[in-house]
Amino acid sequence: MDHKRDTYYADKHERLDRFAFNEQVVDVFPDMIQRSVPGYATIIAMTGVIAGRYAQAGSHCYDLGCSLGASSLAMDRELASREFQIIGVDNSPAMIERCRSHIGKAQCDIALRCESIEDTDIRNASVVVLNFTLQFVPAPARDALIRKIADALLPGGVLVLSEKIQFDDPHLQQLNTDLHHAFKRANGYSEMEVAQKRSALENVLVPETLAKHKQRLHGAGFSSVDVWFQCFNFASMVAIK
Ligand code: GEK
Repeated sequence: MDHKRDTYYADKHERLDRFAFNEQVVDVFPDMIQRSVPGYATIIAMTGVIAGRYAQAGSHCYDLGCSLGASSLAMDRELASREFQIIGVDNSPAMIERCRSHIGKAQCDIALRCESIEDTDIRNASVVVLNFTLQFVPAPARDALIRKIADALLPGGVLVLSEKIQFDDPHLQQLNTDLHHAFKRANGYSEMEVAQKRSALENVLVPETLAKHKQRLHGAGFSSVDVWFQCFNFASMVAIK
């Protein structure tokens, strides 16, 4: 994969547009997400390991909000030689186009759909991955999406849900925000880049508390729900049907 450095917010933007997954973002995406999300590489690699445990022969494994296909490729590595179909879904044409080229280079059999995960058809699923994507879905639509996933999963199937999270306790909210920004500074982002990105994501990326996620997952019919990874205000959960 090409790893162009993310300098999107390095210069002062006179007018800050809402963050969008356009071609400029696609160009720097692998570098951006690695330097912005603590634990990203671990979460992606372990998504593959978790899929390896739960994927059922003859079933589908979905990567919802697949971007450039990192989770799909991690699943493909772990599921090699088994009978399954991986399906990646993303509503950004620029992402899907670049993803197709990555997957072609890796010579993997991954089906791609350019459509909203709110509308996409999900069936016969043993693994569903939502890595850092539910946070971009409008809050009122989240219950229905999680219920659709729960309904489509086979008994014993798994949902991997990774998100930026929020804290009810104001001290913890401040602490984790500060630690996340320190992580970004340590990865070479300037104060201005951190501040401009934060503004651009306002009302676009809307995080929720772990309690809210757990309540929604149980409400949708998942029997076991747990946080298997957390670093500051980023967490990954497993939910088993
Ligand atoms: C990874 N999972 O590398 N329907 C489809 N796609 C959507 C929707 C929607 N309604 N809303 C947003 N997206 C990836 C990273 S990035 C996370 C996921 C981030 C897509 C959007 O186009 C983008 O590609 C992805 O969800 C979110 O682990 O950039 O923080």
